Amino acid sequence: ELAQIGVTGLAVMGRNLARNFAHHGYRVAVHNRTQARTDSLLADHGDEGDFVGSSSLEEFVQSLERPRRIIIMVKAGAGTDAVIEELIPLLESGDIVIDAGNAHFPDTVRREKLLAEHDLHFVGMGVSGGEEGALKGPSIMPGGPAESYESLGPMLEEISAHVDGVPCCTYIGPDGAGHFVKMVHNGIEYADMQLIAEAYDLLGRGLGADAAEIAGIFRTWNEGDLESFLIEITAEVLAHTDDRTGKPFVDIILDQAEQKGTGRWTVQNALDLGVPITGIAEATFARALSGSVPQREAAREALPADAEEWVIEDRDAFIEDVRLALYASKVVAYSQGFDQIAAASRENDWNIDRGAMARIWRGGCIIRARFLNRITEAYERDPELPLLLADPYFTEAVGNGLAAWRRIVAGAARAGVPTPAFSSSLAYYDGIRAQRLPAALIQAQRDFFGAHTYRRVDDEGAFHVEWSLDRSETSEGRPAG
Ligand code: NBP
Repeated sequence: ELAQIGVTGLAVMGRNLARNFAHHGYRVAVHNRTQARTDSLLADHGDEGDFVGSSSLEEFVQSLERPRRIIIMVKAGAGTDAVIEELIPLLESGDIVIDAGNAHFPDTVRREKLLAEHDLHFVGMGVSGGEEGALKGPSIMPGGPAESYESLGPMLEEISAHVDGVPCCTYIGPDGAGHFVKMVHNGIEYADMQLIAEAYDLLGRGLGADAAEIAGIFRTWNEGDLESFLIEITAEVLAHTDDRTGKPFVDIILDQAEQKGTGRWTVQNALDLGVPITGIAEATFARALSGSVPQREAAREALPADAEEWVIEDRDAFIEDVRLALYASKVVAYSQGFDQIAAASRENDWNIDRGAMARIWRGGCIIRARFLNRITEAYERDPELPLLLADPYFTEAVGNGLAAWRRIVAGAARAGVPTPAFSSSLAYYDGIRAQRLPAALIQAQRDFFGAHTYRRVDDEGAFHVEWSLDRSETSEGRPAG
């Protein structure tokens, strides 16, 4: 009997995804470059369901019903290309190749073209939720040809996480759309984590609270609007003590955050599209700053603080201020991320439904949160909503916390507590709502030194002033054009 789905690449993610399919009653073909991984999957979990092991890629391909559905779950990059090259001559017209690794979306676009030339379908599929998600139900973001979703979609929806009976999986859009939204998901995750870290720092430095006390605050927050996986695990992490020293666990960890690159990709893409995703960018740079070891050493010695003491009279009011500032900054970060999805969708004709994105992120993935329901509702009210922040629900929610947000950002600046994500989000908020921006002056400067022309508030067209050259910055000759 032939298998209904195949998984090649049986490290933690592939092995768990294969088990997830098997748990749902599918006959699953499994393969790995190094045979030992296949053997250990069958030995450790073979009794959990219907697996078909194979010792070669040929055998694996032959063990699948047609059109074949083959999930590649190997190390992203060269590994994925190597597997695709090997698969192509073994497959037949109409077969579906699914890349479930963390591919960069331009690679997915390229691979889809290549496979289309061989009359094969290629589905770039974002999978979020780590190893536990892969096993118990991830959030799944499949792109590629819409017709391949007809045969693949129901299986994916079945193994995905479910919230209120609704699967956390939907068709995203052509070619790179699935991997693109997975990338932005990760970018938003960076922002969310940074905002939580800043809140933790503010509570610690403002209140002089220790990790256990702050854990309690996060636990309380997890019962309200902020309820989310990240807030929940933050409380757990902060309550955890180090086995070796008995100290709060968070206090024995080196304060240098690492990254694998999806945050960087998100920011790079936003720069290309011209979309201000300041929350995600500051979060990515904050990790980079934390890892700037020689610079931090030099600065620690040399740079004075000249900061004021943060006198907090009402501890509960301060905690509530931090909570409101966190929520408002979080809304900004998500609003920016959804703006980026909209811009990329327009640019690539992906036709991405932003409300559906929020819906499939409610479960299975790292940014899962109660709050995402509100985003889905906002896009249901207005599918063309130009700015999430401008949805009435969010306008009101942020408005309620505005004074608190300003107090926190101003207080942090006076006390010398770095809040890159809190404060840049507030600057974005004030920038995007401004009646008039100083960009007018920048455009005048551009016209001065580069003859870049300017547009007027009271007329159509492009204009240029013949600025006097003797005041330009280039004394040797004419200003650069
Ligand atoms: P890894 O990213 O550690 O990759 C190991 C797998 O890739 C092994 O099966 C290995 O085979 C295979 N592989 C490599 Br490396 N080069 C290969 C090649 N040239 N040809 C064939 N196979 C090759 O595995 P993972 O942590 O399970 O992640 C799998 C994918 O899922 C990655 O793209 C990852 O970014 C993505 N992802 C991971 C997580 C997570 O939480 N870990 C979450 C979401 C997405 P071998 O056994 O023969 O060496």
